[in-house]
Amino acid sequence: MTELHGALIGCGFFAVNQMHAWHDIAGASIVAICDRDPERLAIVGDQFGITRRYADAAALFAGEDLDFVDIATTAPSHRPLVEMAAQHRVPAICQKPLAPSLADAKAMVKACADAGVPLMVHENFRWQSPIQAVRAVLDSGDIGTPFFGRISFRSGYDVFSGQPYLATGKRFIIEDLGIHILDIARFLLGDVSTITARTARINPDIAGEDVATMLMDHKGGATSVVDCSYATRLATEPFPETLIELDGSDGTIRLGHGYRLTVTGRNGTVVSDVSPPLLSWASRPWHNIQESVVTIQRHWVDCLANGTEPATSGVDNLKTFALVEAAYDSAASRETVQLDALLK
Ligand code: NAD
Ligand code: 89V
Repeated sequence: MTELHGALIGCGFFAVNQMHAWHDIAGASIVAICDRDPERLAIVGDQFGITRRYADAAALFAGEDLDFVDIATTAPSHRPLVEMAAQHRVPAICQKPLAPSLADAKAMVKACADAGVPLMVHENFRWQSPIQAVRAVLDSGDIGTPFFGRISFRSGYDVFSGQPYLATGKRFIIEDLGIHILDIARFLLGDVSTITARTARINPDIAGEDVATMLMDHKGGATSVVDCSYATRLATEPFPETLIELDGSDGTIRLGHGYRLTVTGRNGTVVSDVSPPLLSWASRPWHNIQESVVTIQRHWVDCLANGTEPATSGVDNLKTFALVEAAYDSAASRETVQLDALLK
């Protein structure tokens, strides 16, 4: 296999995981990095031995011959950077949330489609091994046709110390975390026709909402509840576990605390431990997320090699992003929002 040469733009908090993952993946390597903050550029460049360093993305695209670019900046810069990649005909991975608004996200997807370059959103939560284990049970048919789901992420973890910008935006939990949980709901139960949402801000020291409860109709007939909170103090802190309940015509799936998977199906009840592996460079409790970074980046390399569409392509992710926008609309209006109208 020829090795793909990529560049990383944005050397911040989360990008370090992406660099570790690239180091672990055969078939791709990061040959250049870019950050407008010289300190971050030096820290990540020195840690991973990358000597080709750029303070400006335009200079990176001009100076390098790239097979792909991995954009790990925060949302306000995503559109200009993805459009720059499209102009230079360079396939792009972009971190979630794809953009600050659905209109920007649609423009980015169009720019890549018009240029004929692949675009994958780094929507990694569905790639976590416990979530993949739930999907595998559904695919086995053991619980029949799912008619109800609850996908839940409730925590009191201090996310603001690592990511201080999360405390400052008018939008918080749905845009940052809920986007992952809504994507898992789509991954397990299919696309959505309507959403009704309620939000609350419990922590007085942040600008956005830290609690969201969403009720969705899936086109296949299932109903789901997606509930997220960073204001929930529990005896055992579950961050960053997503808990899942699925009821089907022939049985049930429960993904509980401690990555405990209970399946009650045609063959009785089976309990298993679906804990993610602790990679050599990972640390608890983030190891679940860190493992999924390797898996999604490996998927990207496979897709580029085989010419296939990434599971979380820009086109696919517009349907998750539309759920974010629709949830905010619904919480503001207290009305149910139809998804198809937003996706036109
Ligand atoms: P961060 O602020 O720590 O890092 C962003 C970096 O990008 C900074 O070093 C900044 O200087 C640089 N940057 C910003 N604009 C730039 C530009 N135009 N050109 C060059 N460099 C630029 O942010 P973070 O916490 O690492 O988050 C980055 C992204 O990753 C966000 O979109 C966030 O939502 C996402 N994220 C995803 C996960 C996940 O599991 N998928 C987890 C955490 C964060
Ligand atoms: O995945 C994320 O986007 C992170 C966190 C898990 C902390 O919400 O910001």
